Amino acid sequence: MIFHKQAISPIFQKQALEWVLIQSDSPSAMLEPEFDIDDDKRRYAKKIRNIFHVDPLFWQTWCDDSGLIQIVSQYLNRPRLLRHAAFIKRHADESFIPLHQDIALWEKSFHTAWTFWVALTPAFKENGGMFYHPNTEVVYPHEFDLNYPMFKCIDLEKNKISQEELKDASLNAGDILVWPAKTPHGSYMNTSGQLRVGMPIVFVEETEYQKIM
Ligand SMILES: O=C(O)CCC(=O)C(=O)O
Repeated sequence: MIFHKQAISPIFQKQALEWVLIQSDSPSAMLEPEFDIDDDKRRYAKKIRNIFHVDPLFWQTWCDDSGLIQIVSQYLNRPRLLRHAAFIKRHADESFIPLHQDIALWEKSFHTAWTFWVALTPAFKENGGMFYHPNTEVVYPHEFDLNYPMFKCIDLEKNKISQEELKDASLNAGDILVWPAKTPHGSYMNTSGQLRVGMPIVFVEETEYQKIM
């Protein structure tokens, strides 16, 4: 995990946060929204996808002018956008995300992928911040856990991973957390109820994209 502290200035944080909150309050189908299983009334999305493709003009300008693209180009020669999502934790008790590796869940294994997780609010353990495991060498087996039925995850016990090996990634708004595709990571349940919004944006090398897509 690599931390870029205060990489996005407050004006660009605000622009992105407003876009994400407005869109996730009444999301269009193109954003492939996910809702909390017991949120029958409000139907606020806790995850939206395809963000760039829904509003390319806004996001191209945002990526260029906020400085994100300059950071991305420190990691990739010819970056190609693969995914652009946002995870929104508005309330207490929302959304524990179990330990997983992105490369194990994508339909194709992009070895050159880097995720740029942009904190649009503070993101600490108490409001559902990120945690990770430092071993980025192996791909662990992923399996369904009925407690977290949305996607497959890593069974800590079976893979002999102790809680103590997991590290917290505490972020302020404007920080960017960067990780390669084999990094095991997840996020805590929001126990404080303080809003937590993070925007993972994944880029791969254009050459790898052309080869395997
Ligand atoms: O933002 C989160 O809570 C989780 C993000 C995540 O797991 C991912 O981007 O793969």
